Amino acid sequence: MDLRLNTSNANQTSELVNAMNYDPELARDVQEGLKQTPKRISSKYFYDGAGSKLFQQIMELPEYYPTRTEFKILEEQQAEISRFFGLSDFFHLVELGAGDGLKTKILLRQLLHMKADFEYVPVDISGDILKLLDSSLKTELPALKTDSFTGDYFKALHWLQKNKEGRKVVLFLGSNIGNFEDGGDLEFLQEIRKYLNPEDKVLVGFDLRKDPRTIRQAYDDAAGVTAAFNLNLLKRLNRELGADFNLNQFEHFTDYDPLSGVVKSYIVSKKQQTVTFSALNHSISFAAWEAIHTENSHKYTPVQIEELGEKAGLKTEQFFTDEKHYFADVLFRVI
Ligand code: AVJ
Repeated sequence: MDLRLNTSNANQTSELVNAMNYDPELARDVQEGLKQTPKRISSKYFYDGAGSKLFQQIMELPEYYPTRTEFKILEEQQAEISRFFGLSDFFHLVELGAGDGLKTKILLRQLLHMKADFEYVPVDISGDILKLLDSSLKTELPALKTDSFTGDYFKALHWLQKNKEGRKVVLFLGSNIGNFEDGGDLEFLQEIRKYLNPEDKVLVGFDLRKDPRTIRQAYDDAAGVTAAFNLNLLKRLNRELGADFNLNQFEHFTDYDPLSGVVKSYIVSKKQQTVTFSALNHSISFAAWEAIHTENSHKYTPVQIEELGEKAGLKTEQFFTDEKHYFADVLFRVI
């Protein structure tokens, strides 16, 4: 009996079974996005179980300065940041895109220490990472009240409006604000603003403009972790939509444009090829060197940040930044 043949059959069968009960939203978005010129897939689909783990590895990379820098800002200025939240009455501390919560734990510990009356509401698109966060919070900060939500930002805001009344402090850290299409950052802040009341606060992490080489390297690390993170998207589509992307025939490419301040990431087809989605009964053709746009990462100037806030009905109260001005956590007050 040929065992190798058996194993590969078993794998194929399980992939097809997975693909049979696929997520209709993922299927629709991917089909729509790959129909467009240029082709595109939203970066929110990076974060399956494997993708979330790869992003945790990215945060440890020597080239990837944002996480380390923001961590230091929060660590060194935790007391002052906490005071700006206003600690005399109860609030929901809502975190959009909480991830593994490593940075937020600094603030959570400080707030508990200051005897703040609050409930932590982490939101993330990855249920896997939220489970990890929940269990680590239970052991590390047993006194903390929490109530987490799995889903994308828009579903979360809707849920929040129905389920979390009262004063809110919203955290949107890690420069996740930079991931939107042009103008999407403003729209998103306006959307957040709709769900808030005057005097509520929003703390947003912005990656600042700096030497373009430093920025470019952060998204094209020498160890190839970012490449694996980007290409993991194709693995996900193979598994969840029964696609047959050959990962050797696609490559990661990224570049930073200092005029627009945007890092763009792509998956490039190395040859003319057709990919079939068995779950969707659908094929997509790629020309040689055709690119799928997979991510934007905006970098900001301080002036842009204040203007963005103003247009969204948010008054800038304080910039918390590092000595090199690589990154800023900006505290806004709802007006
Ligand atoms: C999680 C959106 C903040 O844009 O810097 C890291 C994602 N992509 N390396 C970023 C990411 C490639 C990251 N954010």
